[in-house]
Amino acid sequence: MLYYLLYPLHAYVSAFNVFRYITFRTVLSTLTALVISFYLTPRAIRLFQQLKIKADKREDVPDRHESKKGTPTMGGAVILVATIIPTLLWADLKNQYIWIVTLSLVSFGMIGFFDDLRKLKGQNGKGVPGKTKLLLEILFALIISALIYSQSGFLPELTIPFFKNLTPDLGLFYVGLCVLIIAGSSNGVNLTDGLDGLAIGPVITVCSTFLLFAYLVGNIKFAQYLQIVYVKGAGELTILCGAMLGAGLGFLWYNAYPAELFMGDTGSLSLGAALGTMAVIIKQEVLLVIVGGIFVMETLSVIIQVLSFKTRGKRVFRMAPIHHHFELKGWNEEKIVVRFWIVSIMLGLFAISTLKLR
Ligand code: 57M
Repeated sequence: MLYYLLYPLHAYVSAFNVFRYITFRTVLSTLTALVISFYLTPRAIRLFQQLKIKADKREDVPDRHESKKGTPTMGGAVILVATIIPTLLWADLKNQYIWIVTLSLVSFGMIGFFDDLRKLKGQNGKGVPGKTKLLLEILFALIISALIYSQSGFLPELTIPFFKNLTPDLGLFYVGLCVLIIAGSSNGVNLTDGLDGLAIGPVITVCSTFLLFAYLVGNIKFAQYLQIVYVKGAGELTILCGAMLGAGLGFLWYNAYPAELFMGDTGSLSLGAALGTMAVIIKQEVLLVIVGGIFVMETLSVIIQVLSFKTRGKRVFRMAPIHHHFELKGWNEEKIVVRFWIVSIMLGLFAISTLKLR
C-alpha cells in the first residue's frame, strides 16, 4: 500500500523513484517486519501467559524438556502478522504470486491455529486428528497448486539443479507434485520444531536463499545471464521473503535457548507451506530438497524409524525425529541446534552455487 502512495510521488520529487526498486522495498519490508516483531512478541508472550496458551510437557520426551513446560506457544501468529503486514505495505499488490503465498501462509496458519487451540483446550493435549489435518493440508495445497498452475505463462516444468537443459514438462502431474512439495514442506518444518531455535534457523536460511533466487528468476537479464528459468512477476516475492526473514529473526530473538516462546503449529505449518509454495513459483522445486535438507533429514528419520520398527521391530535411531536421537546421545540442546544451523547454512551456500554449476 505504501508502495502505491509513495512511488507516484516521483513525478514531483525524483527521489521517490527509489520505491520502484525491489531491492529497496525488500530492505524496507525486512526492517518493518523486525520492528513489528520486536514490538509485538514481548506483548504476545505476556498475553499468552495470561491466557494460559502454554506448552505441556509430553510424557515421552527426554527429561530436559521438563523445564519447557509452561512456555507460551502459538508465537507463529506473531510471525504471520510480522510477515504479512510489511508485504502488504511494500509489495505490488497487483502481483498474483504475492497473494498466493499469503494464502498459503494464512490457510496453513489456520490449520495450525486450530490444532494448537485444540491441544490447549482438548483432552489429553491432543490436537486436530491426524487424518483431518492431513486432508485439510492436501485440500489447501491443491487450491494453491491449481492457482499457480493457472497463472498465465507459468510452465509446468521441473527445474533440476546442475542440468540446465533438463526441464521435463509434467503437464497436470505437476499439480500433484506441487501438493506433495507444499504439504511435505509444511510437515517437515513441523517435525523439526522440537528444540529452541531448531526450526526457525533453517527457515531463515531457506528464506534468505529464496530471497536471492526470487530476485534473479524474476529479472529477465539475470535469468538469461545465469541460464535459469525466468518467471515473470516472481521478483516481487523477494519482498515477501524479506518480510519473512525479518519476522523470523525477530522470533528467533525470543525463541533462542532458553526459549520464551514457541511458534506452535500455527508457525511451523504456515512457514513450511509458504516455503514450499515459493519453491514451486520460483521453479526451484528440487532445490528445496537441498536447501531445506534439515527438514528432509528430520522427516526421513521419522519415516526410517517407523518403517524399521514396523517391519523389523527394531529402532534405527534412539528416538525420531533425529534431534531427539542426539539429545539421548547426550549432546546438549544448544550444541544440536547450532550444529543443525551450520549444516543448514552450508546447504544454503551449496544451493546458491548451483546458479553457476550448470
Ligand atoms: C510436533 N512438537 C514438539 C511447540 C512447537 C509421527 C511422529 C514422529 C510425530 C512427532 C510429532 O508429533 N511432531 C510434531 C512436535 C513440542 O513443540 C510444540 O509443537 C510445536 C511444533 N509443532 O512450536 O509448540 C515440544 O518440542 C519442544 N520444543 C522446544 N523448543 C521449541 O522452540 O523445546 C518446541 C519448540 C515442546 C518442547 O518440548 O513441548 C514435540 O516434540 O512434542 N512425534 C514425535 O516427535 C515423537 N516421536 C516419536 O514418537 N518417535 C518414535 C517413532 C516411532 C516415530 C520413536 O522414535 O520411537 C516425539 N515427540 C515427543 N517426544 N514429544 C517422541 C518424544
